Amino acid sequence: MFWNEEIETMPRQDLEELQLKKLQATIKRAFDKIPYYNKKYTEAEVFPEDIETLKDIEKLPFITKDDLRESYPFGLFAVDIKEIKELHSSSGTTGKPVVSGYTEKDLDTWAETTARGLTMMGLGEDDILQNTHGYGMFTGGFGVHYGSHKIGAAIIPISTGQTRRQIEIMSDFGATGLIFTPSYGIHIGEVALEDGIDPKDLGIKAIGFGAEMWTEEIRQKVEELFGCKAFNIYGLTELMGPGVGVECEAQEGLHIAEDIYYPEIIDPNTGKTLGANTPGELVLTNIEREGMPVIRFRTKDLTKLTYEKCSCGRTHARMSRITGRSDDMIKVKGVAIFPSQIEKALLKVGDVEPHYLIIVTRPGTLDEIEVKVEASKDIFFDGVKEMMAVQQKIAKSIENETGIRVKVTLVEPKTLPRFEGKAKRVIDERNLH
Ligand code: DLL
Repeated sequence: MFWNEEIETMPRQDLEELQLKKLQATIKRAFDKIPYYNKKYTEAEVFPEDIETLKDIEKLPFITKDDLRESYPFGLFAVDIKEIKELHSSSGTTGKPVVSGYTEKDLDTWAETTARGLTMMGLGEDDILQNTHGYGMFTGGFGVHYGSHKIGAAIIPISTGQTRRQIEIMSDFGATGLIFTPSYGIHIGEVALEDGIDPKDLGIKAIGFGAEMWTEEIRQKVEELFGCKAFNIYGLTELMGPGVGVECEAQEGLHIAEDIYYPEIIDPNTGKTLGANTPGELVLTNIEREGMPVIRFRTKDLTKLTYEKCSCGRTHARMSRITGRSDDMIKVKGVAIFPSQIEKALLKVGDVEPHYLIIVTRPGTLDEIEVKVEASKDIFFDGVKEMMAVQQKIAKSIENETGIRVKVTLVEPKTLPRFEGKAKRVIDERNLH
C-alpha cells in the first residue's frame, strides 16, 4: 500500500535526477533570497553553479543549530512573512528557540510526508487516529494531524496528558491508530492495566512513535502491551517536523522521503561524508521547501543509511534507528537539555564547586534527572539544614533555566570524577542505545 506509488517506488536513477534538479533550485533560491546563505557561501567561495552533481553538495558548508539561532527568528526565510502560514519552534531550552516557518505549499509538502508514513503503517480512511503528541509549538501534533487529513482518517487531536481520559476516549471512539512518544505510550499502557483494562482489547491496529530515542526492547514492550506493530517516526523541527523518515511494514529502517529531504552521513569529527551502511551523523537538506530551506543541517543524530531496495517495494533510502547523538544533548520528557544549562544554573547559586554529574534514569516509564554537585567545603561542614537549603535553591535555579524539575544531591568536595580533556557530564542510564 503506497500513498504516492510513483514517487515512493521511483527507480533510483530517476530519483537522483529529480533530487539534483531540486537541490540545484533550492541552492539557487537560498543564495538569491537569503542573505545569510549568500554571505556564508560567498565566504566559502562556493556558488550555485558549482553544484553539478549530487556529490557536489559536499562543497557547501554545514548549517548548525547555532546558525539557526543567529538568524532568529526569521533570518532564514526565503519568502516575505505574508507568504508564511504557520510557525513552529523546537522544544529546546538553550538560548533562543529554533523557528520553523511554512508557506501554504510547505504545509502540503509536510502533510505529504506524514501521509506517506501513516500509509506505511497500514492506516487509511477507515481509521480513527488518536494523536497524543502536543498540539502547539512542537511539530509532533500538527505534523501528524495534517498527514491524517490527507489520508482521510478521522483524527482525535487529544494532545498529551490526562491519561485516563485518553484511554476512555480511545475505547469509546474506537481508535484504531495511536501516535505517541515511546515513554508516554508505555505509561498509557500501564495506566490502562492498573485500571483493569487490557490495552490489547482496545483494538489498536498500528502505533506510530518517535520524537525521542528508544531501544528494540522498548518497541517490544509497546507491541506486547497494545498487541500490534509499532512504527518508528523520525523528524526534527528545523527540517519541518515528523515525517522525515517513517518505517514501513518491514520495520527494517525508516524510509526517508528522499524527494523532499536529501540525506547524508558524515563523520562527526572530521565532517567528511561517509558511504552507505557506515554509522555517522545524519545531515539533512530540504530540497522541497519554499519558506525556509535548510541546507546541510547537522542533526547530531547518529544513524546509518542503506540504499538497498526494501521488501515493501519502496526505493527511498532507509535510515536505521537513531542510536545516539554526537553532542551531549539529552531529551528528557520531550525537552532538549544541554549540560551547559544545568552548569549555568547551579553556578549561579554559589556554595558549590564546578564539579557535577547529571544522571538520567527511567525508573518506571518516565524520565528522572539527578544532578550531583560537589558542595563547597564550608557548606559541607555546616550541617544538613544548610545543605538542604542549597539543594533546593539549585533545583529551583535549574527549573528556571530548563523548565525541568530535577533532584539535586550535594556530595562531599572532591568525590566526583575529574576528567582529562572532554568531561563526561551525563550518565544516561536509560539504556537507550
Ligand atoms: O521530535 C519531531 C517529531 C515529532 C518526530 C513527532 C517524531 C514524532 P524536535 O522536537 O525538534 O522534533 O526534536 C528533534 O528528536 O534531532 C532527535 O534527536 C530526536 N528524535 C526525533 N524522532 C526520533 C526518533 C521532533 N524516531 C530531535 N528516534 C531529533 C530517536 C528521535 N530520536
